[in-house]
Amino acid sequence: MNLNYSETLFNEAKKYIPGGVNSPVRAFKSVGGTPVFMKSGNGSKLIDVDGNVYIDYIGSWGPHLFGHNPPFIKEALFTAIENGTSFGAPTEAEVKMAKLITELVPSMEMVRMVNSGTEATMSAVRVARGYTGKNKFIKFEGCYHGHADYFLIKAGSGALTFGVPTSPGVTTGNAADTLVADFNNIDSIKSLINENKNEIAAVIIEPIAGNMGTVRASYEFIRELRELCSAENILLIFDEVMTGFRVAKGGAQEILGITPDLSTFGKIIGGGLPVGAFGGKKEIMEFVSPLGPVYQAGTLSGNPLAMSAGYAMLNYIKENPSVYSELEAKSKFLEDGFNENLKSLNKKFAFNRVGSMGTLFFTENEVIDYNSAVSSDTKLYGKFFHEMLNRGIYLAPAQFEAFFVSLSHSEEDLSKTIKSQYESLKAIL
Ligand code: HOZ
Repeated sequence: MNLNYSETLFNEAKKYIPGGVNSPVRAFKSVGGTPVFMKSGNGSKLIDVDGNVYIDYIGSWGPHLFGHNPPFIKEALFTAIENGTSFGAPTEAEVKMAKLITELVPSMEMVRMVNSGTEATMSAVRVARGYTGKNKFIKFEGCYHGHADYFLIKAGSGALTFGVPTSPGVTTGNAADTLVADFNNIDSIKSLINENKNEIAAVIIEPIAGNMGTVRASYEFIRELRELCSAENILLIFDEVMTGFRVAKGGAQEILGITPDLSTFGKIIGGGLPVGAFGGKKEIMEFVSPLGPVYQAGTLSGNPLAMSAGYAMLNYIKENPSVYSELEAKSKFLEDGFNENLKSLNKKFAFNRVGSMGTLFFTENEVIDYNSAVSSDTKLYGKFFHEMLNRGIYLAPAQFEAFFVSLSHSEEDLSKTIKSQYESLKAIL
C-alpha cells in the first residue's frame, strides 16, 4: 500500500504538532507504522491522501450512525451556514435541540450544550459537587471521561494505551478527590463509600464502556450501583459520550433500564460536529448558572452549525425507529462472521458487542473489567490492525477502543470485512 503522502505529511506535522497529531491515539504509536492522513469520507468509506480507500469502522469515534457525509446532514449544514457561523447569542435551533433530546432520553429533563465530551463530563461533576455540597467522586478503572485533570487517574483510551493512565500535570490536590473503583465490582464501590462516608458527590461511569474496549456493565451491578447511590445521596452520572444515540435511541440507560441523575453526551449529538451536552434531573440542573450558582459557560456552546447538524440527525432517529434494528442486524452479521472465523481458527478470543459498537480482544479471558481487558496481547492486535489496514479495513489503531458499524455499511462491506478478518488472523497466528 502506498502511503507516501501520508508519510510526508506526518513528518511535516511532527515539526509543528506534538507527536504530529492532535489527539494521541491517532499517532498509531501502539500499533506502529505511519498514521494514515485522510482526505475525505463518503458513506462507509474513507479515502486517504494517497488515494487508498478504506471501509471505515471508526466513524469519527462513534457519531457517524449514517456513515460519512450523509446528504440530509450536509443539507442542514448548508442551510444553516447561509445565516452565519457563530453568534454567541441564543438561537431557535438550541431550543428545538434541547426539546428533542429531552423527548428522546427521558432522564434528561433539562440539558446544557457544550462543545465536547470532556466539557460535558467536567461540568457534570462540578454540578454534582455544587448540588450535593460534597467534594469527592468515584470513577472506574479503565473508564475514560475526557482529559480534565481529575479524570486522568487510572483512565482508559489513549491514556491506557500509552501506559500513562495517571498523567503527570495532575496535582496531588486534584487527584485526592478522585476515588477509583473496579468496573462491575459492587464490593469495591461499597468499600469506597464506607471509607468516605458523606463525602462522595457522584459516581461517574461509562455504563457500556468503550474506552477499555467495549465492556458492558452487568444488569445486577448497575442496578445495585443505582440503589447504593440513591441510598447514600450520591449522584449517578452516566457518561454516554460514546453510547448515547449509538447503542439505542435512549442510549445505554435504555438498554440497562436505569435512570441516572445526570448524563453526558458527545459528538454524536452534533452529527459529528464538535458538540457535547450534559443534563438530567431538573432539580439538579437548576443549580447551573445563571439559574443557579454552579458556573459553566462557552461562546461556542449551542453553535448554530452544530445544532443544525445534530438536530437533523436526532430528528431522523426520532422519525425512523427502524434505525436501531437495522444497525443491530448489520452488527450481528459482522459478529456471526467474526465468531465463525475464530471458531474455524480454533481461537477463543473475547468478542464483546453491544448494538453497533464492539471490540475483539486478543485474549481468551472473558473481558468484564480493566484487568481482563489488559490481559489482551496488544502486540498481536497491532499486527492484526496492519493486516486489516492493508486489506482496506480501517479499525481503531489501539486495542482499548471500539469499532462502530453504521447504516452505510453494505452487505458487501461487511462480507469483505469478515473475509479480511479471517485472512488477517490466519496471517498472524
Ligand atoms: N479518545 C478517543 C477515542 N476513545 C480518540 C479521539 C481521537 O483521536 O479522535
